[in-house]
Amino acid sequence: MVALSFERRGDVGVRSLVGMVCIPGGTFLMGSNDFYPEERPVHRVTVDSFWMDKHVVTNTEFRRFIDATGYTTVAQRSPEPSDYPEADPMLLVPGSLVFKRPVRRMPLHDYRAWWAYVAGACWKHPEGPESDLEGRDNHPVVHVAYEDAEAYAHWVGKELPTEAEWEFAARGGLQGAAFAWGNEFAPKGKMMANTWQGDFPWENLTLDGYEGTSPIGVFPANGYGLYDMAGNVWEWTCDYFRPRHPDDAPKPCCIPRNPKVALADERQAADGAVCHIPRKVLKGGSHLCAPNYCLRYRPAARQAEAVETSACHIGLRCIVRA
Ligand SMILES: [Ca+2]
Ligand SMILES: [Ca+2]
Ligand SMILES: [Cu+2]
Repeated sequence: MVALSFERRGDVGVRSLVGMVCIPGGTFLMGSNDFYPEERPVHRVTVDSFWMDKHVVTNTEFRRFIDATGYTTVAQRSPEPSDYPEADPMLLVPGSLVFKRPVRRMPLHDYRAWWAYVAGACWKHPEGPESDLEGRDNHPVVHVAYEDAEAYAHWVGKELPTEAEWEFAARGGLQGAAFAWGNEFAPKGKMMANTWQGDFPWENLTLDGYEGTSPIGVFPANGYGLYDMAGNVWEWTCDYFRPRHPDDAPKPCCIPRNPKVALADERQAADGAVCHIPRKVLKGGSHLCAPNYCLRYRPAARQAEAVETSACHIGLRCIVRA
């Protein structure tokens, strides 16, 4: 396990790069043509060098931020009734999305069968008010909405990655590989990430040893020395979601450099629905990603998430641009 220490902004006047690795810039093939439509098309992208946290942000690290600032996360605030005109006002209480494993096989079309909005669920009560972080200091912080992720990053003097930076880093120097470590999910039978094995959502075989989140650093790092770039928790990026990547540049001179999707597009959603709440890109998949439902523990995989959403499988890691 790598010792993590973060000097607070202002304490020493410089950001600490302890616990981070330098990701050498370069041009890579972003996206995939082999899986879900939103990952298409494969196209070349160039990113400059940057530093990235080796690990996702842990509960211990997030607690330091809360203790120093008194920050209240989105999940801990009461939702504004005006933002949810359709909702029963009785249900507009602080809370967050918690996965509840059904006891038997069920149709996969309605995710409400396994997701529950739990009043009082938040980063320090991951399953609800009765739960705590006992034994989970070194687990990723969860139940962070986009605004929380940004606030944390700002406090430590860092930033959230763009989707291109995140994907470049996740690939670990491999060009076009399906996974962060190669093309085989479990090389020689070895589990490389905390995902879901078995028939989602009712049967979790935990062949990787973990039913929910796992401590940081228990699965092998990728080629750049980054842990959990696949699975464990989804990670926020600062890009707004588009349901499709741009086409590949016709000439090398036109390859996008450090692209960032900085404008929300209300018209487009993956399912064709109009979304009024802006959605950002999540990367990397989580402990809830299973081959029969969501094969998204891959660098190219992406998911749109409303900026105000928090859940038991969404966390973050930060970068520092050179
Ligand atoms: Ca697992
Ligand atoms: Ca992850
Ligand atoms: Cu998934």
